[in-house]
Amino acid sequence: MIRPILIHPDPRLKKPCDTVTEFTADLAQLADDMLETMYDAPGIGLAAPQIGVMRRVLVMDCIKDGPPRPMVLINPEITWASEDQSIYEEGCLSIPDQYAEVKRPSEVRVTWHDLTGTVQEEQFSGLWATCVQHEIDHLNGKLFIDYLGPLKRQMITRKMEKLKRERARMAQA
Ligand code: K1U
Ligand code: ZN
Repeated sequence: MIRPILIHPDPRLKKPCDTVTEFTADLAQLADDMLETMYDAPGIGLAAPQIGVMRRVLVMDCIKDGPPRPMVLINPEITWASEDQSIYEEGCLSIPDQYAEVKRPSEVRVTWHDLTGTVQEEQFSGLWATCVQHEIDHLNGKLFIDYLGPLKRQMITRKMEKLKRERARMAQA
């Protein structure tokens, strides 16, 4: 099921999420819904708080050409980050049509639980590294605009407030 994506500003996008302790069918359904919502958007990642679920779950697939690689990461943790940094022009499904350059470690090593509760580990680089860091930030209540200066951040927030007012008006009509 495709779930509605929350738009910034929303208090749920600013709150840290809870650790997942039970690996149930309900969790697998959440992951399925998140992947469907991400591919439909379309996006390369999605974190549970973006659909209003305050659990430490993210999905991503950064394959541009070739067979898809849907990934589900539960309770992800960065265990190592490279000193080397890369700049990428990031977007966010909760901040539509706004893009800005963000500097982050070029490579990160991440551990997480899969849907069976088994611990997995992988080193990510390139767009995968940028995306997994962006999504883990969501789980900690942080948005990419928090890396920008206050003026730029405020300008984007005002645009989003206007967009939300317009969408609410359209929904009423
Ligand atoms: O978390 C999100 O809001 C999803 C976001 C992930 C992301 C994008 C860019 C850098 C880091 C993380 C998106 O997917 S925005 C949409 C997007 O980037 C995209 C959409 C269609 C095709 C390719 C990319
Ligand atoms: Zn985002």
